[in-house]
Amino acid sequence: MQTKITTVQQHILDEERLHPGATGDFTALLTSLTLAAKIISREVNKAGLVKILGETGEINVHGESVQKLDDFAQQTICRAMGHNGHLCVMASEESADIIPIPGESEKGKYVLMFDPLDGSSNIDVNASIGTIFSIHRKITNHTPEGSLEDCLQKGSDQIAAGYFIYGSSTMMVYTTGQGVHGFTLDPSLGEFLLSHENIRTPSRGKIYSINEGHVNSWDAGTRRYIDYVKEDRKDRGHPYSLRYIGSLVADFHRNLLKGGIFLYPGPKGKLRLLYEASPLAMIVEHAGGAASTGAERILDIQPTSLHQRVPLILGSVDDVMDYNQFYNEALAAAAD
Ligand code: AFP
Repeated sequence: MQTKITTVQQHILDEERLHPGATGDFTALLTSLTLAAKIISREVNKAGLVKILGETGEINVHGESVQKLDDFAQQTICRAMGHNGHLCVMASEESADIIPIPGESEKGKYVLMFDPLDGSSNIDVNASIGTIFSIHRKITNHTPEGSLEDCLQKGSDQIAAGYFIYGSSTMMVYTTGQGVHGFTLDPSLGEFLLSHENIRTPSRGKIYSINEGHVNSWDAGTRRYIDYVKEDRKDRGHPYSLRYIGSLVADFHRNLLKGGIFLYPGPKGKLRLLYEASPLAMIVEHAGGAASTGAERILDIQPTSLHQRVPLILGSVDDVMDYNQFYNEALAAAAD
């Protein structure tokens, strides 16, 4: 039970104060992001009324055009973040190219990467969806505007990462490298309040999360690992339980709190390095877990393009290490 009430703004400010010379820019940046998330959360909560208020792409009963929720989320983040003077460039899973900061707006020292509405195919069935974000410092210095180079940074260079989950309640989970903290939105106050301080993920879980329908495209290591966690071996805590929503933020959030392993294996993977894998890898590592492709640590991958996909295995550290061992043994056996 929390002994004091802390808003997310207060928490971010307290963390920023730990850095001598901090200007408050970073606090303002994250505060703008929470505003965008509150607006998105409000629209997501109305999604069930779509049959009453109008389908997307239509004119609703009020004569307004109804936007697709992922377009709405993208535009809301751009409008909330593009003019506050803290960013030099953005990039989103929904945009083919980098998103420049509008010409008239002041340029700042941070880079924002985001997935505006992850798991959006779950909206129709009222399952949890989310917004994922990742923040880097600008590394180029020839112009005030940021460039592609500023966006293509390794996950290990992120200065903050987090997500908003729109579920039975709306939550924000974030890290700046000093623990992972969760805040729950009190809709009556419009404030995110600290509800999960210093989240630590169990070192081993009892849950595996994978789309088993893709079994025929898995590599040998993944197949053996999944057979292993399903073995009836009570002495090892097996079999694990399968839990898979198909909404990354929802699957990740459950496994972060309860322990377990999420897998979207290769050969190429589906999930994006910059908007999904790197931010969640930073969070899980700072909560005591691990994230890999099987062959390498996610945070060590140097991105080569904005929409690069990677295999993604993340969760409890002992489970991810077991997977890596199965993956690498199968590779070595195939090479013999
Ligand atoms: P959508 O945004 O199209 O719903 O995709 C969701 C997602 O990117 C991620 O949130 C899920 O973990 C993953 O795809 C599910 O993919 P499969 O449907 O192939 O299992």
